[in-house]
Amino acid sequence: MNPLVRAIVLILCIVMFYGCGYGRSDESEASPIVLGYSQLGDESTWRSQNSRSIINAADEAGIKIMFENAMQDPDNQIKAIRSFIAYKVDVIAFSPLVETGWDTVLGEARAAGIPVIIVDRMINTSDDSLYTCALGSDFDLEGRRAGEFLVREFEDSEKPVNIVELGGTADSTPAIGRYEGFRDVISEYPRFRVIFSEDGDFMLSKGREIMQQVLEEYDATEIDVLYSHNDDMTFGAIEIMRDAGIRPGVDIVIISVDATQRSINYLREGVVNYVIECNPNSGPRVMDLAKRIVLGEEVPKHLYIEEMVFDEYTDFDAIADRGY
Ligand code: GYE
Repeated sequence: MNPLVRAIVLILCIVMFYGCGYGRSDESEASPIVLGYSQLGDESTWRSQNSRSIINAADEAGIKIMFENAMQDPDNQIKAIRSFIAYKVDVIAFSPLVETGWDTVLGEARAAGIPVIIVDRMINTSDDSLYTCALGSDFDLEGRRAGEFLVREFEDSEKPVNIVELGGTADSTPAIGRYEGFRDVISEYPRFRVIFSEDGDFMLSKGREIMQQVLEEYDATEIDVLYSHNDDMTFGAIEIMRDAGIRPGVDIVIISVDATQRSINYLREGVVNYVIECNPNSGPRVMDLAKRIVLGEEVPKHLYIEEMVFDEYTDFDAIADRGY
């Protein structure tokens, strides 16, 4: 080939190579992954932080998110998932309010070829091909941690220990795990007795209402422990205890789940005695999973989020502000 023609061909190849390269990245910026996300509600401090984490992480990952809040109604979640299917999103992610009732709509997503990531809470189904993967906390472990704390806390006495339990939303994975894990441990010790247990939907106002009801039925001196499935319900119960002249954390031992900043402050002040972390910051992991799934990578079916506990021995100066 004539050297001049060779040089021109070479230049053309270089231009085409870089041209194509830029073209590809422009194209991916122009058509980001579209994620349809159905959040179950806005019932707690934990949930607000979880929503922030999801939305911010999508933004940072360059993922276009269609975020729908179902305000505690599973029918709204089903509607949202159907709208994501109609829109032909690349991935659907959702936090199911309760465990049951999802097979039909998830079957529709599967038929449309849209992968589904289940976040935070789980579904109860006999067909695990209805979702690609699930990411959440080990709620059973959280419940067992609460039970193990009580066993240690009351090891020096032989007396009966009367427990009041504020449960989460009925048929939701965290409420089931925190209920069952706790009982798995305390059932070994007959002196631990749950004298009252009611679902408070993880809401502060319900924590207040239920604690009020408890104090109408029982004298404060009959209650040794309050085990609350989340911080917001704990805060409501603390208000009522204080109004009734009860010293929370002193007259009644309090165990709370979530580890929001206010609950850590209460622990530090001795108003709460044991705090079990439940981590709401799942956004970056959800986005990572969405990207890998869209690329066709294999991802693990079940992923758990690491969590810790806080007690009176915690070095509070060493822990960063929780940010929520
Ligand atoms: O503990 C509670 C929230 O599903 C883990 O839901 C979540 C729970 C969390 O309302 O505060």
